[in-house]
Amino acid sequence: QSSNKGGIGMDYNCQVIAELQKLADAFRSNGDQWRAHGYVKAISAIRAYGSEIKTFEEAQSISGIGAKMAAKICEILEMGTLRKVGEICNNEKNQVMELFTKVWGVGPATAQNWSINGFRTLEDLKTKAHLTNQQKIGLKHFDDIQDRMIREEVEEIGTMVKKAALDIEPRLKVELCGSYRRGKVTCGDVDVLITKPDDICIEILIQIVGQLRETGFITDDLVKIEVNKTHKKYLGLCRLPGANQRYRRLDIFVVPQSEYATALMHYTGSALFNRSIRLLATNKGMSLSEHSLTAGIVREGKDILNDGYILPTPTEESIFTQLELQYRPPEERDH
Ligand code: DCP
Ligand code: MG
Ligand code: MN
Repeated sequence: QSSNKGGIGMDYNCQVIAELQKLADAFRSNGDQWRAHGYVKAISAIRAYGSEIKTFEEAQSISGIGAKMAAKICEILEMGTLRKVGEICNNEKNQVMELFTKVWGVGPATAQNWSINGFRTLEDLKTKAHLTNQQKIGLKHFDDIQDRMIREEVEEIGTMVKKAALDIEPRLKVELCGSYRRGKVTCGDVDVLITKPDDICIEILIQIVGQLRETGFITDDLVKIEVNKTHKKYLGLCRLPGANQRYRRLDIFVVPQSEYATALMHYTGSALFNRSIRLLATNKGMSLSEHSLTAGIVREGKDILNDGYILPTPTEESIFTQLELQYRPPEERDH
């Protein structure tokens, strides 16, 4: 049984993936998203390969792995570790950056400032740093937010949200997406997608969150309401009733029925899958977003000369079909 975020099937190349993941984490914490993404993509390619890599040639033959990455894979196979990991990851500066950027609401720039100010521990942040409200919540519930939950708890939390939503408006459709829908054994948060008939006012999210707050289920708000065209989202913390329950991250997204399939695909992820399928759409002269699939766009460099037209996408399957791709169920969308 798999251990990496609970995928299905056997894990190959665990050591290689673990070493490369250390570099990805270090680059991300230090704000080098570009390098971090390079390692994330390589890890994804190695996972997709699905058998034990034994030689340089074999590594290089994997689609998405070039000579440089293949050499790193070989070094790990031979030495059990990477020299680069020693240089980049195992120093105090990086470890502090990784710790600070794990706090919800903290990015590389803030972490760097704190590090320069001489802060080294979460206790330093609690007592000496100037914190936003989000960061205060992130620090207070640091351990709970880091913890991943099993599917049963995601379902229990989903049921609470669904009940509150349907009490307010029975025509709403409530679904769990994110890593849960991709079939992961553990989930970092609960992602709830609420689809509303197009004629219902979007204020419905404020009512649902208000209701859940009133009963004490929602305990802290991280982002009260964020508007993204026709979508609204809420990010916060919740806690199931009863003794010994942990605080859990809860995201609720409200979208109109007309954008259901593209929204479902987007909020199901993974983030890496979304990037690849969007890039693929762009390369086919189309554009895919959480709102729609568009064709007939005319670009001249950065300028868009013609906005194109929205293709009907009643189901996720219809998105794959129009992109001339074979359908991939959520369980196969990790990369
Ligand atoms: N998403 C995205 N790009 C991002 C962040 C998120 O496309 N930068 C989309 C894809 C994700 C979904 O939103 O799958 C939910 O985001 P989460 O951060 O909740 O990620 P997951 O649910 O996939 O994983 P986890 O179990 O860590 O929550
Ligand atoms: Mg999630
Ligand atoms: Mn989420």
